[in-house]
Amino acid sequence: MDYETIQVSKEGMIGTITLNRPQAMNALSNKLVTELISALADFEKDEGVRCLVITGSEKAFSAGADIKEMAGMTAVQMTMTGHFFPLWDKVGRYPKPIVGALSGFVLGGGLELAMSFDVLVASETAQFGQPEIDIGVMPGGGGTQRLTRAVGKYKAMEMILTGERIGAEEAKTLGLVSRVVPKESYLEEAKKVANEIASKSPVAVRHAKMAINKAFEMGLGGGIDFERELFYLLFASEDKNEGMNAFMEKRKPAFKGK
Ligand code: DAK
Repeated sequence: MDYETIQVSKEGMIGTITLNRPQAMNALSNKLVTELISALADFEKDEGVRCLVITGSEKAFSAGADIKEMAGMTAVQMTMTGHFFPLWDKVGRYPKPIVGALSGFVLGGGLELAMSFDVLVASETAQFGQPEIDIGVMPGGGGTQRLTRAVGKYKAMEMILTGERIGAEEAKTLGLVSRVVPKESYLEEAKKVANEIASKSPVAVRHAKMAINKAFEMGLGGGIDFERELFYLLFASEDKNEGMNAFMEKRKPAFKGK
């Protein structure tokens, strides 16, 4: 499918989506959001795709929601259109793992979108921030919740109340991203992680992702019960037999997602 604001490609078991509005620092316009939902839906259905990489440009992953589009919106319009919620809902419930390959500006809704992915690989040039306070609003795509869980109350307060940006190394120290690499290799590194994930059992990966995400919704006891049920369930998969037999036969497993 041809898109205007994103590019989509497939290499082996990896589907890549590149945000592509260079004139606007990859700001999330309504068109981009619609196209992103459509590309995500296609990769979700494609059984050949086991892991996604979502990236932007070296200069900007995304500078957040398109302020020029948002400026004229009223509270009633925001509520009645469910502004951006369909994308957030799609990514939040996405069954396949998503690796974010982040460089340059990762701001506002751009950071909130990234924080709903599963693994974050950053270029050393990446800058993270929630600058909504500077335009008279506040984070609306989960930033107050996900950033606080990632970096703790005090740093989240500082970033959200002052709009201050942090660099990639600080983001890694705070636990906001998992890897920081030179700017030449962030996309390649993200694809490497994605390929590693794609080589595992898709059934096990999907359930492990579900269980980790429950850590943000449930108390410890409920989360551990949920994890145990999923663990037992995996004993119904062919991939479990393949993985354990391959270990005992000292060979590499060939997982089928069954
Ligand atoms: N929207 C529209 N255009 C943007 C933009 C944005 N967010 N960011 C940059 N641009 C445009 C600029 O207007 C400029 O366009 P022209 O003037 O050339 O036409 C072009 O990109 C280049 O930007 P600059 O000239 O400003 O470049 P600089 O290097 O000087 O600065 C910057 C780059 C990224 C630091 C700066 O542009 C900036 O501060 N941008 C705004 C960042 C921001 O405030 N982001 C937060 C937006 S609010 C929700 C989900 C999500 C959200 C809300 C709800 N739900 C699920 C309910 C998200 C909200 C937001 O993200």
